Amino acid sequence: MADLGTLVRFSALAFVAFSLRIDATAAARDDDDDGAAFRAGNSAASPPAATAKDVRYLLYDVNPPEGFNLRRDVYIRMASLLKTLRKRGDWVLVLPPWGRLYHWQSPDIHQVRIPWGEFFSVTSLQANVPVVEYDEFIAESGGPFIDRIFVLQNYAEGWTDGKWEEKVDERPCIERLMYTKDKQNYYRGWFWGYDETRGLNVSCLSAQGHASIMAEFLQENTTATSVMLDRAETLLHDHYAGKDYWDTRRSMVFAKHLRIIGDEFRAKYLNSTDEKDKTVYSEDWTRMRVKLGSATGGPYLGVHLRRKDFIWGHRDDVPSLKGAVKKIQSLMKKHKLEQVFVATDADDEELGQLKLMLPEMVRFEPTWEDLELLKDGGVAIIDQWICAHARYFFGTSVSTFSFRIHEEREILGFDPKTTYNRFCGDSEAECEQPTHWKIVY
Ligand SMILES: Nc1nc2c(ncn2[C@@H]2O[C@H](COP(=O)(O)OP(=O)(O)OP(=O)(O)O)[C@@H](O)[C@H]2O)c(=O)[nH]1
Ligand SMILES: *[C@@H]1O[C@H](CO)[C@@H](O)[C@H](O)[C@H]1NC(C)=O
Ligand SMILES: *[C@@H]1O[C@H](CO)[C@@H](O)[C@H](O)[C@H]1NC(C)=O
Ligand SMILES: *[C@@H]1O[C@H](CO)[C@@H](O)[C@H](O)[C@H]1NC(C)=O
Repeated sequence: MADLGTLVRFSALAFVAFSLRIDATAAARDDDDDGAAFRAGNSAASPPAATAKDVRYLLYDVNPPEGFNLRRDVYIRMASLLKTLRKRGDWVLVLPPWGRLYHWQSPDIHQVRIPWGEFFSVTSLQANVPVVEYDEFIAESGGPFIDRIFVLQNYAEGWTDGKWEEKVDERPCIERLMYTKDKQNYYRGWFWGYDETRGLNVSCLSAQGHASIMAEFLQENTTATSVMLDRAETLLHDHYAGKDYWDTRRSMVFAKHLRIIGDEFRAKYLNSTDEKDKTVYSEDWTRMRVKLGSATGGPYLGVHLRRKDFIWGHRDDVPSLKGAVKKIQSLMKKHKLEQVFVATDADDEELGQLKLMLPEMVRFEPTWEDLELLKDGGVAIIDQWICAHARYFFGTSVSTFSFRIHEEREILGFDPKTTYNRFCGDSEAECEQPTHWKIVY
């Protein structure tokens, strides 16, 4: 048996207090107290005591099989749409509760109706666009009813004449509707585990184009106060990697307790602290602007090794475990790093093999109690946070999990050479490396 004693455990229980304080309602009130940016129901221009009668709510949801990190990307598209809508009205974005994600498979822990505040700093999100958690929406709008639901879909006929144009049209539903009418003529469906929520009207919209093409339709063709766009991933980015994209991305600051747990882990097991590694983080993302190359990162190699569905398809661009370990060892030598932190979704069998082949690897392994507190989503964020602080990072081909780490490192100010790297498949001698997307401030 290899020495597994080097594999570290870490208890997050000390931080229970933090997560108990995460309460988006409180966050919104704090915001109000310092008269800052936005609060739902009050546009920047209206006095704080104004009634909220003109507020309109934009809700959205994503195709159920999509993972956490693609959903983060869809949030950016919806924030762009919201900014466009706000040029002509007091719109607020309702954060779709997290839950029932395919990849969140830890048994026996309850993973539905999770508010965004458990994973992200809601006050940070609010400094970009006005957002409310779903519970607040219910409280503010007077009940769990959504006036209008549009299920987005493509055009049945595809692109006409092979020409791409941006357009939106009410059309018959192409797929079977995932909502059913009950005896009272209300629509029931999956509303993030809120069983009492009903939709008053559901119809389908064929849409192709960037997210903001929806603005005119929502302003002119419906007067509903609350409008939900289902299958929101149908819409594209207004401008991928442009200023608006990066503003929203930068506002997606991880929840404080997750960052603290990640930082404690770095300090304890990886000899990594912000001062020493030049990764000092500003709580206020609007002030976080550092030069590329200024961050050095902790003295360890950070690796994201995506497995599960990425290997089931026998993809050519994903290495075998053996191939990955070989690469990791050569990278450690090349960059003179004695430690390696591995983030992975490998199953128990592969993990066992990995531990035998790479006994020195460091992993963040939560106890059951930690997991119950942090959830699969929180553990994944901590993995990303630790990878984001490594001196050198190596990811998996076309994994959105790896892409989000790239962005985090870009925000922290790492030299792109240390970030945009990925494993090649065993049969590839060389492979195309990820694209460097520069922040537009
Ligand atoms: N803790 C942890 N979880 C991981 C890791 N890699 C993948 N996962 C889990 O698997 C899910 C799937 O990976 P994502 O990349 O987020 O999923 P996705 O949006 O479907 O994107 P793809 O990776 O492109 O499939 C993640 O959301 C995590 O729940 C990892 O290194 N650590
Ligand atoms: C939904 O709204 C449309 C447009 O306002 C209307 O024509 C239709 O009758 C409504 N359907 C239901 C079930 O209320
Ligand atoms: C709104 O509806 C009308 C009538 O169906 C349609 O002609 C118009 O194009 C729609 N506007 C938008 C922005 O989709
Ligand atoms: C941690 O890193 C510093 C240099 O940054 C080094 O002097 C020290 O020996 C390291 N500690 C351990 C335990 O490796």
